[in-house]
Order: sequence, then C-alpha cells, then structure tokens
Amino acid sequence: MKQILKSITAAFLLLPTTVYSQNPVVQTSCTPDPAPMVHNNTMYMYTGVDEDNSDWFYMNKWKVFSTTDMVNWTDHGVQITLDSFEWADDRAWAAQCIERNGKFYWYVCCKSKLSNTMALGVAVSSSPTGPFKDALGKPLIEGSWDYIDPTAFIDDDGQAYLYWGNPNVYCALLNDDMLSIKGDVIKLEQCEDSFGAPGPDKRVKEKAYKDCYTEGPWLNKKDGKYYLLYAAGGVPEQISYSMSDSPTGPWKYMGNIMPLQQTNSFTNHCGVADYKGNSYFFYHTGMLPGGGGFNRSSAIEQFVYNADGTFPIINMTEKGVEPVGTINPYKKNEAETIAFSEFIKSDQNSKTGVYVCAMRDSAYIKVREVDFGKKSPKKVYGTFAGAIHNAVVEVRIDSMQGDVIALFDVTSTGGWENWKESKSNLLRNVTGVHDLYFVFRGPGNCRLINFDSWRFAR
Ligand code: FUB
Repeated sequence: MKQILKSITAAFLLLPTTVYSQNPVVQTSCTPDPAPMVHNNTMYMYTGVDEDNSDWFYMNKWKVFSTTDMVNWTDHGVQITLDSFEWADDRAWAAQCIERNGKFYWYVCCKSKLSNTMALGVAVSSSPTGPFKDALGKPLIEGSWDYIDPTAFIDDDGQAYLYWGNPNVYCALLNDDMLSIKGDVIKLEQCEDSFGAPGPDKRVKEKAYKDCYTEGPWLNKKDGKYYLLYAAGGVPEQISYSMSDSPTGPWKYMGNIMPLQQTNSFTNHCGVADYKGNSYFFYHTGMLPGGGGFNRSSAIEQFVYNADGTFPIINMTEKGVEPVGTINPYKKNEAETIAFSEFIKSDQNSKTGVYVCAMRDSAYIKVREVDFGKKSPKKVYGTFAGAIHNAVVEVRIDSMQGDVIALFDVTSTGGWENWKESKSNLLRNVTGVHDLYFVFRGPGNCRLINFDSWRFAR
C-alpha cells in the first residue's frame, strides 16, 4: 500500500491543476437538444445523442438524465432509439417528454420510411426513466421535411398543445389521450411583429430583419403569460422568444434570450423549467473537449425573470449552476451520478443498466456536495469490473489534490462485465459536506476499469 501511495503522489506532481466547471452538465457522451421536465421533486433532462466525432447530425437514440441537486446528474441511459419506432429509419432529432395522469409522453421527431419525410412520433411509459415504447406504432404526424423539434405543453385547463417546425412553425391541439391531434394542424403566419421577420416564403432576400424563427420551439407558461422560445436568426443560431396571452397566439416578438456567442456550435436548442424555487435555462454548446457543431452537449444557466415577466439576457458560462441539494453517501450511489468527469464514458447493458468506464490513467469522476454527517464512515464499497491488472481507484475529497481517504486495488476481475464489490477502510476520518473524487490510475492511456456503484458505511 505504501508503494502505491508513493507512486500516486509522484504521478500527481506531474499533473497540471485542473479547473472545474459545471457546463456542459454531462461529459460522458454528447447530449444535444436538452428538454427539462420536473416530476416528483426531481429534475429530468431528455436529450438526443450526437455520435462521437460526427460530421453531420448522425443521431440514432435519445437519453434520460435526472438530478435532485442540479449539479450531480444521473445517467439513466438510452431509453429509446430509432429501432423503438418501426416506421423510422434516420434522424433521431430533438424531442421532449411531458407527464399526464401518471404517464410520460416522449414526443420525438425522426425520418419516416413510410412517407420519406420527417415525422413526429410519441413513446409512452409509466415511469419518467422508462421503459418507453412507441405508443402508436405509426407517426403521430408526418408529411414534411420541416416537421421537426416538437415541444409539448399542458395548460391549466388540461388542454395540451404541440408546436414544432423548421423554418415554418406549426401548432396543433392534442386530445386528452395525448396521442391524437384535435382539429387541424395550423401553420403560423410569421411576421416582424410576431417572430422578427415574415415567414421563409415571404422574406425579401436583401432585407435585413431584426430576427427570424428558425427551429426548436419551447412552449412555456409562467404567471399567466405564455412564452414561445426558439432557435432564431438562421445559422448560427441564437435563442429568441415571443410572448402571448394565449397558448395559440397571437405572438409578440420579444427579442433575444441567449444572443449569439462562442458556443462552438452553430445550432442552439433550449428548454426552461422551474425547480426548487429557481428558474433554469437549458441549451446546448460544442464546449466538451472534441465538441463542435455535430458534437453538442447540454448546459444550464440559472436566471430570474424580469419584474414584468420578460426574460433577461442569458449568457453561457463554464461555471453553470449552484447546487440545491446534497448526496447521501450511505445509500447505494450509482457511479453514473456525476457532477463532472474527464476521460469517462458511459455504457449500459440489460443486466447492469448504466455504468461508467474509465478510459485512461488519471480519468476521474467528481461528485459534489456529499454529506458525510457528524460521524465519519469507516469503510467504502465500490463495484468494479476490469480486464487489466494493476489498476487502482483513489477516493479523494475536495479536489484532485485533496486527501486520499480510501483506495481500491482493482486488479482484474476477469472481464469488463464481471462485477465484483471491493471494500476499502477509510484512511482518515471525514465528516461534513465534501466533494468526492474517484480517480482512476493504471498502466496507461487505455480503458482501465468499469465502475457501477459506491456506498460508504460507518
Ligand atoms: O439535433 C438535430 C437538430 O439540430 C435539432 O432537431 C435542431 O433543433 C438542432 O438542434
């Protein structure tokens, strides 16, 4: 053990000091087009998945994440894919999930092989984290290449609405079953007053408009006012919004929320939700290492509505949002509950569910606001799987340079999915609230260890 500690200290002296941030909020996969949903005191985030190193919107699946503190996000994995919709064969693009009477309706868009156009579909589940299945076995609406990016909203009187479209904006009322359209699909008449510019077919080429609706609508209500947020201005996209006294308009263009900035992504896509007394703005950037226009990740900013109900200008930050809760270390915690990580990927299978993989030496997971209480734990358990020898997991507190409070010697478990629980006694007492770091050490820049869960005990 002494020898291991010595080599850890030596390795550390060679490392640069890492600057931590909260954005993008998931680092283990690309998570474009975030759609927040609050249910039972938990914030959920539904996203698409940009395949690593993509040079187009190659998207095949959608994922679910959740948090109760806004900084530690649990990855619930891929819950639906193009294969979930027998009629779909491409473009698993932006989506949103919404609850009604204990059922969760996940409205997606993807290409329909029935019509060879984009279509809206809906998957349903009795849990926010799935399993979801295609509710209709066919598209809800199809027939146009601009049928993308559905947003769903249920008003206080129970009437549900869908908006979608790029570069036209469409609206439809949903029946109470959430699975069929009431009446006709309405194509909104865009004009300078409502969206900053006339609709795409009426724009004068040489004319500079103040803005224009592009895609990614988000319908929202607060204090009796209706808000339609959307990606705007063409490419690159900013986020702008319109307001109304009714969910079907008429809409009044209100200006920017997130003006153009250095997001490293030419698209942006937003969602808004209130949680634990705060208002949060979800959007995406290309700010992960290796990120870009086709490798986008969700980010979050906290904001306060102006006194007159309008939106403030919201700029992207690296820091992100503050925690609004703590983690209990004495229950089983999933390794995929992460505040920030580097060189960690997530994976899943039907037996284990979601787990994480340390992809090289010095990969780490940070878990924020872990409340050890007044009495120190004596030991910590971790469930690992690995196929290589001489790997070690350090458990540190407060920073990557903080005290090592426990060490797991994770020599080969006989396979990448051969899980074994390891125990380490605590090397020093720890009480109160700390950030926890799992730092993975091993022979080199190759996959080192799979990690499924951890818990402390007194
Ligand atoms: O993610 C694919 C497409 O890019 C979405 O549908 C749009 O909103 C834009 O974010």
